[in-house]
Amino acid sequence: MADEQLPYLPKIVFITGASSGIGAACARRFARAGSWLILAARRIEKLRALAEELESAAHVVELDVSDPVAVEQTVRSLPEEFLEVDCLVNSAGLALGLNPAQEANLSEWHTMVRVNIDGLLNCTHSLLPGMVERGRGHIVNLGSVAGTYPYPGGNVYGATKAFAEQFSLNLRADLLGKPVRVTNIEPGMVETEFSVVRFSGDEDKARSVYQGMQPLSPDDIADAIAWACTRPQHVNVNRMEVMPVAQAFSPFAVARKGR
Ligand code: 8X3
Repeated sequence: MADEQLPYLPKIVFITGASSGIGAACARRFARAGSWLILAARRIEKLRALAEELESAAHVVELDVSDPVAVEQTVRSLPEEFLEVDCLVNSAGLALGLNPAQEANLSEWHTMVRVNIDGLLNCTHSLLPGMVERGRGHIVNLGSVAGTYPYPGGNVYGATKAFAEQFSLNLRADLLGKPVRVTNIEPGMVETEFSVVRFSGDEDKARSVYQGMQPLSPDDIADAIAWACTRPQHVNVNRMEVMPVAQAFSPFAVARKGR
């Protein structure tokens, strides 16, 4: 039962990367508002535990978004009552490593491309036609400030997020005249498993990223996503860049001779 009177509420929200972080926070946020959920991730046990605690109906599915066949099959075999997905939150994504490009691990680069780009494409390609056909839909992509602003070691991670930003804008161009919305959410530092994954499980190194500052929480971003998705149907939030107050920009770096 919905706890809020909102101008618009997606009925069925498909969330990838739903087992933790921003994806799980979105699941809780949309369930509270009364949407039904499809929760997808590789860690099915975590999804089951999450579904148990939700205030709304949820279908859980073990899914590697980088596998186009698995994504297509998942969408084709959704239970009848979950078929009419009208919101996709492409939250699955990761950063691996923070080494300069010349020292980076090539297989980590490929993994980021597979999950952050191929995953986004696979899910969008499987769900978008149905949204257009039914005349109702919203694609929410998880970009990052790293997609707009470069930083040392951000190399391929930032590039995948730049892809999310431009793909979102290009979807808007293609969807002109169709009642399907597209939003790219671009968070700065959010404390999730993000840094633990980036530093291959090194919890101390991950903790030090957020030491002495207040990062965003997954709920802060779920709140921004829910806000974008619950605007009246004629409103499209194209991009939303959100940072913690404690994070800002550096001056240009200059390499000087003799220093
Ligand atoms: C991650 C944003 O600022 O932690 O998407 O690199 S930041």
